[in-house]
Amino acid sequence: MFSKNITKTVNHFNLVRSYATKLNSGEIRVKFDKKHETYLCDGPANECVTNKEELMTYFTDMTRMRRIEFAADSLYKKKLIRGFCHLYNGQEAVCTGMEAAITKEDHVITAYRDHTFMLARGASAESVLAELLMKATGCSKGKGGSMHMFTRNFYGGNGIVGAQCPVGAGIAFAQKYNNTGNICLTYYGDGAANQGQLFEAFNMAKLWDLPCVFICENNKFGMGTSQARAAAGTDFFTRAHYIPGMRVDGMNVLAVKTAGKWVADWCRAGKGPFVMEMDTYRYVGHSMSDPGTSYRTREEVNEVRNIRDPIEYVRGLLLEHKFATEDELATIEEKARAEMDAASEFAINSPFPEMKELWTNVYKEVTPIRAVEMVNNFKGL
Ligand SMILES: Cc1ncc(C[n+]2csc(CCOP(=O)(O)OP(=O)(O)O)c2C)c(N)n1
Ligand SMILES: [Mg+2]
Repeated sequence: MFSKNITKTVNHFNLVRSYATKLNSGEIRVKFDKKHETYLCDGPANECVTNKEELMTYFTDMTRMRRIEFAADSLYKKKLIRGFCHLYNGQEAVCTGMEAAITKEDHVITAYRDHTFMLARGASAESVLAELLMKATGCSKGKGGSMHMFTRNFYGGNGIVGAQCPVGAGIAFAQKYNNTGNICLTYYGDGAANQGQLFEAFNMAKLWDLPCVFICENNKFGMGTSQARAAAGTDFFTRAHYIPGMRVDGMNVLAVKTAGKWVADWCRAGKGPFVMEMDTYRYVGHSMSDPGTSYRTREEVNEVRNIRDPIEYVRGLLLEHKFATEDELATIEEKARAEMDAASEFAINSPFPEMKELWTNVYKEVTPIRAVEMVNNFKGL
């Protein structure tokens, strides 16, 4: 059904952007060519040791993410998905590398570009695609859609730019209050980085030394506006003034994982919040209604695809070090494609919510709820 090939024409060896050496153990030591830039801290080394198993996991996870977005794209074009739909193509290394740096007991919240985060957190492709089609079998029972997806220790899916940032600080507060030892990853975009509420969240997070990792996914645009036209200062990792920060190559899953682990340890040790800026790029338009070519050139998009693609980078390492053959990787891609085809069929064949569902989860009187109660309500999921 979705037969698009993942940029097979790319020369992988252009993409081996890191210098890697084989160790006696059979593992490889990878040096990152783009170094982390730090603010008010030292940061980790610009290298890591990795192995076949880890690289195969990243290749599989990121391929599934790319494929679920291909599926969403196709279902949208068939008018089976309505309304807003924002895809994550190009940014997969951020969500994959950070997930590898935390545990499933940690917490994650993001904006509306949230489909792949569901997969990273362990939700099924069926629950994501059914939600996109507004079906009762979706993760939010068909009532949330693209921008409002939830699963265990994942709090969406938020459509108001920046609104998830104070909530993320609240979730981190709940961790400290309940003494769980867990942390909260709070994602936002370069566009959201100019929102006032983010600075209020920074202030309280630092005041109370909350275990919150603020992660600015700098994909260079907020809708059709480039970062430089929207932000007076584009060093987003330094924008919290009194909170340490780090800029990371967000197209290199190994760099993200290495930095993420270091930052997660920082927060777990009680040193307070941290700001990460992920240097990344979105290949597609802002949402399905934006072709994404009026404010940037096709050449710019193609150059990033050809030189920095996160999946092709891992493919290059796997092939270069003979951890996998082209055929083995093609099999993984084929499996991901088949998984998304089956999940699409499941979503198409699922029922819409019953009429009575119009009257559930609707509140006449709104009771203010603190993040502590919200987190506690989510337990048992
Ligand atoms: C408070 C608010 N203002 C404006 C919008 C419209 N809007 C939706 S997405 C967006 C751009 C945000 O860009 P960024 O934070 O960089 O995230 P990205 O889409 O690049 O992931 C805007 C202005 C909104 N949803 N909420
Ligand atoms: Mg952006």
